[in-house]
Amino acid sequence: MSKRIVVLISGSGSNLQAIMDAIDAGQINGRIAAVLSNKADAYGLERAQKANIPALILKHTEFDDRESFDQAMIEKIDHYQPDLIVLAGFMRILTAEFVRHYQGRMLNIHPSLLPKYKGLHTHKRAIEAGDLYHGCTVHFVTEELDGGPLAVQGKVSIDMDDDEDSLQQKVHAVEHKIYPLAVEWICSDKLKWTPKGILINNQPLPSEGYQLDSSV
Ligand code: NHR
Ligand code: GAR
Repeated sequence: MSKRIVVLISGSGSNLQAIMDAIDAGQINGRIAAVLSNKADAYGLERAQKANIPALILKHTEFDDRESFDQAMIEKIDHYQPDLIVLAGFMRILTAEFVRHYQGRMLNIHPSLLPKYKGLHTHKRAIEAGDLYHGCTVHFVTEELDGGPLAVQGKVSIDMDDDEDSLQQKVHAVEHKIYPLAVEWICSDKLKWTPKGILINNQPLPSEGYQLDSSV
């Protein structure tokens, strides 16, 4: 059965686009049922509209607290009966209640080689630390911010002449490979969350996740 996906965004939505393109190319056994943004001016909403996907806005600024915002999101999202929730540049920390509601069926992409550099400004922090490598990680979302089980990682090298911008661009290119791949694997049940841990092809996935070869 084709899986129903709801994508949460706050901005440009280039990862959303990469997933839409992979679906159009027949690489993912799923479809995007809706896109939801907490910002009215997110460019990703236009990408959804162009693809005839319902594009929803729920402004967090119009709610008194995180709990009521998250509850309103749950109501909007559940209307589409999703099998999978994809955070693609979604910038609001989610409450424990929201996370529990979608436990095991929610993914995020984070711009670092987790568990390094949880939180924000990851590219700058990797350069300032003098790291030789940086990258991005698709992980299952748990209550612990950027702390859930890892699914797929992609690595890039940090070169002498890299600055925050150039590094961000390199990482973005890898994000657009690993996110559609992770979504494809979930939709085909190749990659699974179980109470005993993450399985890939019914085998335990190591805690660092699947390492995508940068030459792919
Ligand atoms: N929520 C939970 N519970 N667990 C995770 O792992 C989450 C999450 C919500 C978002 C994405 C994450 C990232 O990939 C994500 C993972 C926003 C912030 C943040 O500090 C931190 C991490 C992530 C996303 N947000 C500020 C807030 O007060 C607002 C920042 C802004 O609006 O620019 O929510 O890095
Ligand atoms: C991506 O680089 C993603 O890793 C990052 O935001 C960008 C969204 O780009 N996510 C976070 O920093 C989450 N805190 P996009 O809107 O073009 O997909």
